[in-house]
Amino acid sequence: MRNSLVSSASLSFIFFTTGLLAAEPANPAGARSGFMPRSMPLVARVPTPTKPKYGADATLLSRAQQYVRENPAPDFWALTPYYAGQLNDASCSLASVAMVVNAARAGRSLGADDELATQLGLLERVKNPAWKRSPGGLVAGVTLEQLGGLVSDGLKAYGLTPLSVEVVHVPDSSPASVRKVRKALTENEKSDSDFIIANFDQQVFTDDASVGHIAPVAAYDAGSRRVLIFDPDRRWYEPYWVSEEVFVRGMATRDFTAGKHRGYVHVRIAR
Ligand SMILES: [Ca+2]
Repeated sequence: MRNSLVSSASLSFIFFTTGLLAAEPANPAGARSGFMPRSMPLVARVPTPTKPKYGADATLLSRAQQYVRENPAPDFWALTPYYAGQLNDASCSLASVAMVVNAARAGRSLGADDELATQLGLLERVKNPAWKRSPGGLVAGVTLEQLGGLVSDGLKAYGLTPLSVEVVHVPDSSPASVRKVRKALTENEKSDSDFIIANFDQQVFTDDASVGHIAPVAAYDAGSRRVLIFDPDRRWYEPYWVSEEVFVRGMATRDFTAGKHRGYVHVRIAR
């Protein structure tokens, strides 16, 4: 999602500036009839404060690379070759599953006729009704429960049978929930035989619109307790880190369509 709202501070600034300019004579002495009032071009030159793309809680991977340079980061390296942008605003689940399916197949011998998993390829092979296709991608997002089924179906569609697909709702951001999520992140960071896909409120991660979103976890830095998000909304975002606390808080939000809290899918595969 993008920063689509002009802040109240910005609006105040525009109003204030316009008020100042309106106080000038509309046709000051010396100005020739038919010319635009001197104040008009000035409006276009007034700089409008813009909202930053990311909030205070997101740190770009491009500015914080040390962890993935100095640690094995198996999921990061498994997912990176397949980091994909979602087809449209509703297709974050589709792009996330495509990334994980490809990462899960990495290292396997593929034949000349074996396609990589693409979003359109998944839509052709997976008949799960949770993915409602539109000409440009999907019609609507999916719930966390549906995501679990879609991950399983997506892997099977490309010849992989997951060992397990765990759907975990995060009911709150209590210390107990943080400990549980930390344990899963720590386990997940050990190898590329498992992956976590998070379902969260975008506003909590990037101070953008409050809307449900889905993205794979690319790494967990236990030292700084940060989580690397491969956000598929690539029209607007590049990969970013959020703190473990923000990660939990973003998932511990209510999905009113599902009537449940968001959370994550932890999928395990055989290597
Ligand atoms: Ca893993």
